[in-house]
Amino acid sequence: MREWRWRYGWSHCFQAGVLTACITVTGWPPVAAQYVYFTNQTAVQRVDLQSPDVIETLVPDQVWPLAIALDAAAGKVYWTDATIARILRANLDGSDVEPLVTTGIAFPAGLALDLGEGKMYWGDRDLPGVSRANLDGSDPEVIVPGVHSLGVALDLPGGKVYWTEEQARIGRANLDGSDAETVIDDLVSPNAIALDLDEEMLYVTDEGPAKVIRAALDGSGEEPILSGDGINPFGIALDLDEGKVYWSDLATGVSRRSNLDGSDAEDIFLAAWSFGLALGWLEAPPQFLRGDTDSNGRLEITDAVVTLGSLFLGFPAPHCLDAADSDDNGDINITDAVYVLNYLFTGGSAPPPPGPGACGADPTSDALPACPAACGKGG
Ligand SMILES: [Ca+2]
Ligand SMILES: [Ca+2]
Ligand SMILES: [Ca+2]
Repeated sequence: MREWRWRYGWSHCFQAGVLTACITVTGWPPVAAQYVYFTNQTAVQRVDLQSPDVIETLVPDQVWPLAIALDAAAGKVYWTDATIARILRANLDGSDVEPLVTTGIAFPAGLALDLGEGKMYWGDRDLPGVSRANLDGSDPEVIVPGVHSLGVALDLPGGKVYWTEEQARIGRANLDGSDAETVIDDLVSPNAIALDLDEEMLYVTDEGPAKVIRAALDGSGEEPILSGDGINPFGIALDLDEGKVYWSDLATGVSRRSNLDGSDAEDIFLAAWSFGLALGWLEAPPQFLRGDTDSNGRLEITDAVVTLGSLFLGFPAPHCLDAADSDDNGDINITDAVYVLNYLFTGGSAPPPPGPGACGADPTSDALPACPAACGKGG
């Protein structure tokens, strides 16, 4: 018997003499949901780019949430509240809100995280300076005093913090604040800043003339990538894997994205006052049909046969064991085949959720290995 792994499933081939028979089971890998997290009027919200019409409020009842940053690995969203002068964080679903920095801060308008060193950096317009603290808010320190800073961004490999200033400038310094310098000084009202460290470029929204500019990290080669009447770009985020820049537009309330050079701009979602933007990817749990052991999208007698074959005849294990676990008890055994046969032929109960009729995730944790998504797509 030979078995080939291919991108979306397995081919199981049985060889007897000159005859070869193959069974191909298909399933799609889990899709990572891509979210834009953003601050909007009085809430922290997110939108799944696969369904951008649905805006999910994660943290309501804020005053003026402004900048936002993600620690996806730890499952945390951080944001600043400019009016009540705080930096806070919560779980990515909005639960467990924690105020982190509540003193020595006046109008925090930018936020960036150094997860490796466990630090957060923020800009403060009204208590001028660029500051940092530990991620829990402890040990705050002003590293660049006196600058009316708004957005901040980090070049960790280069050991630099960048900030935008009310006075039309982009500044940078070492992470401890030393060697502060101005890299751009001809903007009008720059707000958010994001860095493309692959190409060593910075991207900035400039509210005054309503444009998005980019330049090399040293400020050279500045060029507008987006400008025009009737727009007011504010928040910014980069998706370097896809070569996209996202920005929020306070004039239209529509957050948009384009290629990094500004071409192919398109609307993404409507949220009237989306100030800060951050991008996050979350692995969607794999989906399957309970009982569909061969992952062909239908519950049939062959599913019981495949289970029995794998248990007693040396057939390969089903590639999605959660699907084969028809009774969802966390084990694969003969009762799973019997369960399917009873359901099909003797009026027995339907396999438990997600059931045999709708693709879904396993609602009960178990020791079965993670299942490649297996909803019969392509099968
Ligand atoms: Ca099937
Ligand atoms: Ca079972
Ligand atoms: Ca289970």
